[in-house]
Amino acid sequence: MKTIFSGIQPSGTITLGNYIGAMKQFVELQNEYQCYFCIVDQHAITVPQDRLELRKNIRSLAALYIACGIDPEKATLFIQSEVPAHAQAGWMMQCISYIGELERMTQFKDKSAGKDAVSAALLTYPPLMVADILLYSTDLVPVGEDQKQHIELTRDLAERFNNKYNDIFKIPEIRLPQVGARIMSLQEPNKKMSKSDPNTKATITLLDDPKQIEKKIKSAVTDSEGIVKYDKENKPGISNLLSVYSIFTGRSISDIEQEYVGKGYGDFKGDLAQVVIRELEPIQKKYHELMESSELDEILDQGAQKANAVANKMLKKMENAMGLGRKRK
Ligand code: ATP
Ligand code: LTN
Repeated sequence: MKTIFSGIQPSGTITLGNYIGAMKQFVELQNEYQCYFCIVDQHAITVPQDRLELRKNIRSLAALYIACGIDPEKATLFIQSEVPAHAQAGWMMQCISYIGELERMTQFKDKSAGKDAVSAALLTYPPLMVADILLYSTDLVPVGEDQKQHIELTRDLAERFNNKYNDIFKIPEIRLPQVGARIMSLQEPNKKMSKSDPNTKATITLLDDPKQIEKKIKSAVTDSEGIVKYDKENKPGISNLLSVYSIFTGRSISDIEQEYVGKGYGDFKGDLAQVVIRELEPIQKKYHELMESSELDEILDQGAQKANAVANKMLKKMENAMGLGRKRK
């Protein structure tokens, strides 16, 4: 069985972008692959976080993974900081990374733009992600489009390590969703939807209630033409909404366009809100049940145990290859 690894940051409540770009893929893939899904809390602290809020988000993300359909019997769900090998292997990966290649990462450029004080870890974030992936001899990494450059770096560093030290790493491949690899902000449809966007009108989170969902979709930025038509270049706002509609109903974009010929954005947005509410309703119900049970801690304990066993084996191989510590059997 081939192996999958992916991670989501507990930097806020996950959005429709994370759900469509990442979570929905995870749920489909868990039946065919050995899966490791990680709550990457050490990645989240590369930007400032409130400690109580972070703790809340970690637990909430764990519950959302399961509420969205991740089955802990099939997949290993765990918290990054509970598997110390990630940080240890991340350090080794930093040692074989070049500052120049890290400075070229678009996520670093985006997140550091206009800030006076940027943490060193924002720059060295990708080698930690590389370690996350390589520790599990991962074949496939399901992510949204924004992570493409990081996966390319993972492949480069794996090859660099294999050539320089010892051939221990598998070279992983990226897996993008066929549709919805990049869901856009509702307020700035040329920018990706991000869970840490301070403008709450720009995102729909998985825990928004029906009223909030209606309000946010109604106020989503579109254009003045008033024609429901997919045209990503000239009509990015309505095209983004059409994508969400199509993904959640399984209907083709042209079929939906047909239905709204002669109708305005108001009708379309009202119906889309209902589609989104219907999709999220069962997830939210399951989420609230889980948050009140002790099941979640048991799942995370077991996940950490399984992940530690696998990651520590690879960590030993890495230390031996680089000559760290003492020789042990
Ligand atoms: P942050 O705003 O804190 O950077 P984020 O919303 O970008 O968070 P991540 O935790 O960095 O989310 O990403 C989790 C997964 O969701 C990744 O696989 C990422 O590619 C995917 N993803 C994030 N945003 C989108 C989006 N707008 N459309 C599709 N996929 C997305
Ligand atoms: N960098 C990713 C989150 C992430 C990840 C990973 C994704 C951390 N480690 C390993 C896939 C595999 C992000 O910002 N979306």
